Amino acid sequence: MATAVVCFVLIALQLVGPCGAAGAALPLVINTWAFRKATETAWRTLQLGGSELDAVEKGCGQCEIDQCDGSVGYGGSPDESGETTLDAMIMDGNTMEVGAVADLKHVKNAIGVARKVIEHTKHTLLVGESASLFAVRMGFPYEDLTTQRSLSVYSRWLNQSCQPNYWKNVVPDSSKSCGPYKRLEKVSFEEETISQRNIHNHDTIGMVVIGKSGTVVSGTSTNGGVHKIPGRVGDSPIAGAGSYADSTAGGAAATGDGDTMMRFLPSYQAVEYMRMGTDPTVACQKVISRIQKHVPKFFGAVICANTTGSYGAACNKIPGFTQFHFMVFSPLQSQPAEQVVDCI
Ligand code: SD4
Repeated sequence: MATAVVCFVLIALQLVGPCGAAGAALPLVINTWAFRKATETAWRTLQLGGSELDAVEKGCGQCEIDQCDGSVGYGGSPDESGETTLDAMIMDGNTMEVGAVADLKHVKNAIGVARKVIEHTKHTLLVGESASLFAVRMGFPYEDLTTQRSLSVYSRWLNQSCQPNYWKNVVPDSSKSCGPYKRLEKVSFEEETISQRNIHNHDTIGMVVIGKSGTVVSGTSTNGGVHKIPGRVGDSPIAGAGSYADSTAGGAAATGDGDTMMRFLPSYQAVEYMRMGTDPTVACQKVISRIQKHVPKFFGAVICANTTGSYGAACNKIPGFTQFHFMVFSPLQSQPAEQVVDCI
């Protein structure tokens, strides 16, 4: 309500366009889903003199602490062996450096480790137990990521014959029983159903921060898809897929079914549209439409922001997911504002 009043006053003073559309003021923090504390933490980090990299690291890190929606951080999305593994990335749009970790085990602060990949290595992406060893060398604690909650999600799944799962063309029939599976000689090509990609097990944090001088930084953190096959890495730690930042154009971040979305590099594509002058909302819509043409029922959304502080978002409309909520903080507001877009 208070936000609506502020919007009304600002519109009356002709300081902003329609609220809920694209604002334009810097600095800007924008992140996927209604993860308010993450937005606040990123904003506070900037206000306290932190850099844009600090803001994205602390903002996404807040979600790792809070286990946002069970889809970020420890104790969520157990894989087929019951273990929680993490994917994260951070990208500096000034230097185009990326630090990322994937299939990270036993370390909670995945985006913190991703930042260390930028700061202390010449690599971009570290994976698995080796990434965990790197993290320990960098001073991160090695701990169990399993919780009572992740254990009970796992045992419920085992009790329902390991349904749903991500296998196909295997014996025994993966739509009816648990593994271990072997490959089926005769491969059939079936269209994937939405139900297999339950929208409630996908809520990655993706964040873009644009500093006062136009520095763009993006980042993501997730525990991936629940019941994923061990070793699976999604879109979130992949530059151009999970997020992308370029201080000469803008930043974008994606959430949703990474197995599909990472094939289209939607974050990279959205930034390139913005570089050509496309409005951020339209840039987001264009990348969603492109995926839609190939995979009409994919679950996913993208946030986009350009270097002037204009922003937007778009999502693919499927049953059960018709609107996408995201958070924004800019000098036009006194607190983080939750915004909603209708999916296309
Ligand atoms: C993944 N894209 O691992 C992530 C999950 C996600 O919103 O975004 N959830 O596929």
